[in-house]
Amino acid sequence: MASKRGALIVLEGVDKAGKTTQCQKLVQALQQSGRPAEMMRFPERSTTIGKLISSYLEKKNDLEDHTVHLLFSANRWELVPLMKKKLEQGTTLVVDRYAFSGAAFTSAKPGFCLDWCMKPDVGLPKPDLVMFLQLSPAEAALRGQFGEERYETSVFQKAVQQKFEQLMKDPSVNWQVIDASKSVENVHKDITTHSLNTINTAQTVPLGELWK
Ligand code: 2DT
Repeated sequence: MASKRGALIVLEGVDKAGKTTQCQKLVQALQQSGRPAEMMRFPERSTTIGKLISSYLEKKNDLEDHTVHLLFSANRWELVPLMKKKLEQGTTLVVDRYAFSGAAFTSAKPGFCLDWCMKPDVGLPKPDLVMFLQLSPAEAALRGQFGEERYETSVFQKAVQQKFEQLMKDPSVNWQVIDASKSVENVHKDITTHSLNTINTAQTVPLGELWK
């Protein structure tokens, strides 16, 4: 019998919701319980495309808005062979941002519609679970100042939040909203429960294609 595949688990949310911390804690917990797991993040800044994106985010260069959108998508596509290989080998992937950030951030810019923004990512490996770490703008503000990178302003983050809410209406994606205002440990517990359920069910179904 073929070995059981890993699950593709994505964490999304606005800035300061605790995505990166929770991805790290989840990977650690899965590994400690004997389940192979690895973390990935998008943008993956180490590739040639990722370096272009990184310098754009750091405001070291300017890129036309459609162009950078397509680069973010290309940065996911270039990692698809590796993702598929790991999943087939039975490794669960815990991913910090994915196509949902891609569509939400660009469509929050003037002149973009959500539909156009989703198109380049149609057919990517479909996550078995997408957890949206929900945090109100007021609670996010309590967690300190935004950073210096592009997009890190409260006005833009509110627009992004609205786009995520639109994306979450799509029943073809297994969305779970997580209350990120709880303590780090309690958020971790919620995330772990959802993830363990997903890892079990993913073993019995093939990997899907996103938005197809
Ligand atoms: P962090 O590295 O802090 O997560 O910030 N973004 C991300 C996009 O605009 N499009 C995308 O496809 C992705 C994955 C969100 C990365 C910033 O880049 C934005 C915040």
